[in-house]
Amino acid sequence: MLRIALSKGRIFDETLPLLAAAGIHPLENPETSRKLILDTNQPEIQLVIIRATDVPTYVEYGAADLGVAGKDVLMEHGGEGLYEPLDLKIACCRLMVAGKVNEPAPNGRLRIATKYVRSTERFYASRGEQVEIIKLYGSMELAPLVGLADRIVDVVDTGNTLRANGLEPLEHIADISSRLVVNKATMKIKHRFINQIIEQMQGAVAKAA
Ligand code: PRT
Ligand code: MG
Repeated sequence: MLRIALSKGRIFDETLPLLAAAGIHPLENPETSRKLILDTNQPEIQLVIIRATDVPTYVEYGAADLGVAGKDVLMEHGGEGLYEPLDLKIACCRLMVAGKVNEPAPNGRLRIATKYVRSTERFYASRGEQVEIIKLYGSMELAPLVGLADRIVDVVDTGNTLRANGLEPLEHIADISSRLVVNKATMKIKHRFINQIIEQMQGAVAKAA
């Protein structure tokens, strides 16, 4: 049995054509099914539907053999125990620092609200800047509006969410796309099978470019 961990929404939608190129077609749609394990046309391959931030954990522990996760999520996880053999070039966005439009930095330490604590720490540490990081789990855009933080660090795609909340991008931390991740033991044990899937997906990624 081979399990592939995916999150619902944009990652599932954009991974579907890449899986199809590897001959893998789910038999159900996770948006309408309540099932967390989806069978595919290949009896030995299942999809497991989990939160985006949980994908590296499932793959690291071998509860899933393969997974698709955003580089933002992988940078927070640390990437221990996983291989990252392929950039799928999907769900692309940018990890950015943002703040209120035309608001100068305060005197003293910046307060930054984010769910990306590790990446934020690393970014400011690399510049030797001391900041206070406030961990949030969502809706970071609210934090500067209600005085919880001076800045946020979040992923930005069109910038519409920032604009709608009177915020603007200030600094670029990293370009983000989703990656195929593979459990290290699976890579050894099922080397041929995994490599075949990687090659077929890679072909589809190259075609889409
Ligand atoms: O939503 P949930 O809390 O369940 O989990 P999640 O947000 O981690 O999952 P999901 O499916 O929303 O995102 C999965 C991955 O997609 C992320 O890890 C990123 O790598 C990638 N991705 C690409 C994005 C975006 N684009 C994106 N725009 N993830 C989130 N957003 C959000 C962003 O946080 C902000 O709230 O969309 C808003 C900004 O979008 P724009 O277009 O208004 O700039
Ligand atoms: Mg989301």
